[in-house]
Amino acid sequence: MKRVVKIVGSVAVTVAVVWAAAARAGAQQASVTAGQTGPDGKTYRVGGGTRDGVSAFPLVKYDQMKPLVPGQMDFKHFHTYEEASDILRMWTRQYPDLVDLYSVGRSLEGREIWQITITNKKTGRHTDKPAMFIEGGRHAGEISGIEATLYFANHLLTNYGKDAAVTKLVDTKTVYAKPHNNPDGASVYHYTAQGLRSTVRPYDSDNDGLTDEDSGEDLDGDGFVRQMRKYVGPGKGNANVDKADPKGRIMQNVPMGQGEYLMLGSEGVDNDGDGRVNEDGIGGLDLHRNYPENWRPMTEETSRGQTQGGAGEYPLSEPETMAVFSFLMRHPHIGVVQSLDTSVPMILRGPSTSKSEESVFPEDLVYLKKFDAEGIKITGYPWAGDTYWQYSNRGRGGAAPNPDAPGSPLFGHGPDFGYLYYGAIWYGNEIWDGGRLLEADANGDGQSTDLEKLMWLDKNLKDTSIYQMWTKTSHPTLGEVEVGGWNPKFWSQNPPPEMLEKWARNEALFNIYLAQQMAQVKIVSATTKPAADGATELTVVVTNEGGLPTALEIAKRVKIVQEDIVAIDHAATQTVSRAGAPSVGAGRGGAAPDPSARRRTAEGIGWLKPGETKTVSWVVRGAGPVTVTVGSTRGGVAIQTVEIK
Ligand SMILES: [Ca+2]
Ligand SMILES: [Ca+2]
Ligand SMILES: [Ca+2]
Ligand SMILES: [Ca+2]
Ligand SMILES: [Zn+2]
Repeated sequence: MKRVVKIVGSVAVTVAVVWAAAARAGAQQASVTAGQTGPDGKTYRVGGGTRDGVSAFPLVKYDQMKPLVPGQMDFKHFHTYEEASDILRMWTRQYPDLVDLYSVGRSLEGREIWQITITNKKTGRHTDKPAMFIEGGRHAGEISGIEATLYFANHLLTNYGKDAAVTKLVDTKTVYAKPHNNPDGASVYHYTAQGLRSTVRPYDSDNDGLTDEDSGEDLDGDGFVRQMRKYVGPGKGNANVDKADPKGRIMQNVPMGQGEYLMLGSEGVDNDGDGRVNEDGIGGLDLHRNYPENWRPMTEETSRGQTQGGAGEYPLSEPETMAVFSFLMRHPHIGVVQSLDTSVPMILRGPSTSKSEESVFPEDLVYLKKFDAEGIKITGYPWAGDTYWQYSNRGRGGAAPNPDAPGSPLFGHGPDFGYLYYGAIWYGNEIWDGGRLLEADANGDGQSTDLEKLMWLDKNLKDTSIYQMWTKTSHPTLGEVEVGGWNPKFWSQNPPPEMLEKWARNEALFNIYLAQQMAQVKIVSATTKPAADGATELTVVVTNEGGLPTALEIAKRVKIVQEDIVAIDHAATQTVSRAGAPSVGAGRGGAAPDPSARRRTAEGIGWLKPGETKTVSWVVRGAGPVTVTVGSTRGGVAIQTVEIK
């Protein structure tokens, strides 16, 4: 099928450009300058390597993406994929004992999906410690999550050896951090005026047989797709200028025929002539509906079943989701996950198709509710809880919505995979307040009007890109129009750079708290005393010094964890037995044992709750050192050597 391909510049002309072969050649090049800038250096090509043609959009160089000093870390700007990748590489050079960098997959356009492991390599392997996974940028436009992930990693690395709690965390635990879950989508957002939620996989969002045929246009070239109005004269429109704002920015909606202006919605052109503007932009699949737990298709045959928009052809159909899934399944020691979005703001988790009480084990819900409450305290977000009920009823009825209010299901949602399938603590927090700006609430009614916000911003922030004054521009079919209004990227969906650091830091501090809660097994003591016949009795006491059990109830149910074990590794010349049990080890006939060979005797001990201790005793015969190990799927490994006389 032939696709509609266009470039729309500041003069609003539509030009068809197809780079079929060039797209494939460019697909392997990750750099925006080398791979995705058009031949004239002024366009950004979307979808290279994945389509019969590519779309091109004017390349935008946002001030919000500029570092204060190139090469230096700051959180007063947003990081492109290229800059973030450079920072990850820099960390491996700066902190070689703490950081490993690797790719966990390739995006649709061929970008490496970079991830780092943070742990002190000198205190043990990353797989032998309790682990947390954190990522940002899954929803392309929700780029604040990228920043909160970078902030979190940067905080751990720069405070290691200075802050005792951070040092302990990096010594005893492992963090897997992936700033860019969806580098293709984020790059479109970072380098063009387009907004999107998905990757660049073409998708027919309005079901008219054409894919991605009507994206927004930045008609005046300010870098953003804002709002359009047209002056039509008194008594002909549906809006008037609100006189309360002396600068004339705010529009008041009135019944048609009572206004001077016509409000025309989103800035752009009806590219396919279907009467709607900007109705089918780049992509449309939702990586956050593509998980295998409780997945539902986008269409079904009965019209009486359940469907989920954006779900993809099948669970894990998207390489970006598969990269998360396959890494996690091969790293079952990950017990805590944070996968970041914008903008509610909310400490958000599963379940997404039922109330918490219906599908979270009561024992597990105690921990989730504790973390919810701590999250509110640390971040100041107004809401915490599950997606199905608390998210969909937030803001209704104040702090305590009507308990009989219905919930709203989301299928194939990450947190449900995280808890119900993967058996972990899984949050998908929402950063940033979406421009609600409660600090601007001048009359104390609990919300800020546009006027209150603009007055506050005029006084406190001089960033004129947050609200664009109505600006005349020409429209190919509507003639002269005006564009203006709120900034869709660095206000509505993400904070402006001036406000970014506070949000990134608060979110990171909650995630550090979560990492500190992970189960952590420990040998409290390993003591010996003489037993009968010259043998030695070895008594090992173990505990869990974390804030979570070594297995959630759900983790036991789905068998993602094995029982915790206490093991003793000893020489083949030594025998080890439990009281009343036959001895194992040497002396059972056959060839004389090799004195250098080691043997393991292991004992399952169930699982350890926080602070719980368990004791295992053995009778050991034969002198020499033995190694005691306590090992847990999600609580890590602790080892101690004991000398048997
Ligand atoms: Ca379409
Ligand atoms: Ca689309
Ligand atoms: Ca614009
Ligand atoms: Ca259209
Ligand atoms: Zn999101």
